[in-house]
Amino acid sequence: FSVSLFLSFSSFSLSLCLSSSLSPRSFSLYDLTPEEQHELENIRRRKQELLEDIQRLKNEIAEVTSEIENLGSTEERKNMQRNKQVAMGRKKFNMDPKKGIKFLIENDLLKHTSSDIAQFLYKGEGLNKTAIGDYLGERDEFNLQVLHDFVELHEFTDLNLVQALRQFLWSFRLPGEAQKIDRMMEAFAQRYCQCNPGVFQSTDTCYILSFAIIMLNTSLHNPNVKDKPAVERFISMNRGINDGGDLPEDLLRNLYDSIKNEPFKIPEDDGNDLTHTFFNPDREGWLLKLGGRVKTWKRRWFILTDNCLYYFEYTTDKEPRGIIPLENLSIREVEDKKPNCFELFIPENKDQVIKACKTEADGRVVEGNHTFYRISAPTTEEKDEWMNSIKAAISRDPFYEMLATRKKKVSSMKRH
Ligand code: 4IP
Repeated sequence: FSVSLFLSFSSFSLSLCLSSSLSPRSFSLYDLTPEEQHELENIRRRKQELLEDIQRLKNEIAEVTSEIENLGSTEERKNMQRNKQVAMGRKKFNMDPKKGIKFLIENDLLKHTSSDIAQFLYKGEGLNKTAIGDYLGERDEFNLQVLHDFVELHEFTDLNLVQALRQFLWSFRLPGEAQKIDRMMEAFAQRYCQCNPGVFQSTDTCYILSFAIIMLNTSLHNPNVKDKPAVERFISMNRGINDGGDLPEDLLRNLYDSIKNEPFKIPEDDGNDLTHTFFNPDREGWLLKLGGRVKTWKRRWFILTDNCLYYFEYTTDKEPRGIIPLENLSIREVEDKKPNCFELFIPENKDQVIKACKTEADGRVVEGNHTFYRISAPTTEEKDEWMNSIKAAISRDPFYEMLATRKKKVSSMKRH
């Protein structure tokens, strides 16, 4: 079309040149020979034909241009319509993730495949990270597959665990429910181990260490936690988690430094963050404890961890003198001659002996004799802090139970 147009224009301009040079104003017709007059007639006819050609082409161009314009605006209109619907889908998703996804699928804006939905969530454009977390945490098979595909989109190769966690925890907001957290962190640990084979003995090790890091983040950066753990404590807390063996100290030191230097950046769109979900109740310090049958006060080094209170004669002792599982116990403040007292007791059962164990002087481990454990703290502040930490540990957090089960599993690996 354009070639023919060009040719037509060229011949037209040529003929114009000719016709103007032979115009009657400059030449009288009578000056021309009959052949020349004939030739002039031809040129004039040709000129007329060309002018008609040009008009026809102009009409064609106008037609095509208007078609193109119409085409453009239909396409534009369609696009605008589509964008509007996507925006609406996002809004719906942020209010109710399942409904939002359903809307997008029904309007052909999203394919009903786990990988397409995972991509959409991973890109996360205009999506609320809490809503993404809620959708990914759902239990049905399809959502589990989306979670799997979503985690697969994360590339963790050659990242240390803290770097990988930073990336992962920024891509959505971890929901508060223990079962959901468990599934998501399990998927994370699997992906991390898949990208970095050989770093950990098992996925469980990676899972437990990930939580140790999240809790460390809370302990180091939450101003409510006064007892800031040193790197040695972090290392000792993670003893035996590599299927019964220890992880390299360098690795733990690096992770500790990384989290100490820069806290996790976590999407906080409803004011409730990981710091809250994983308030770390672990604590240690000197307290006085009243005996079971013989009511003598003994100064003991207490450690609160894994929903248990351990007490030692010396801080350096390997074996505790006693272990008190906190499950099913309650705590209250009491008045005593000793200051700052509180006690652990079984609610509504004042004569039942609390399930606990103690080491006798001859080394035998026996059951405890306490119907209550009365404890005195050195200061009022310490009493409050111990009571808060113990309360947090007692408040039957199913998540702690799940974590404790895994810890038991990996620390027993070596023995079996
Ligand atoms: C002991 O008193 C200590 O207080 C023990 O505490 C206590 O065991 C004993 O309780 C109590 O008889 P004496 O040292 O004066 O003999 P610890 O083990 O910290 O030394 P608990 O069970 O509190 O550990 P009974 O119940 O064993 O008498």
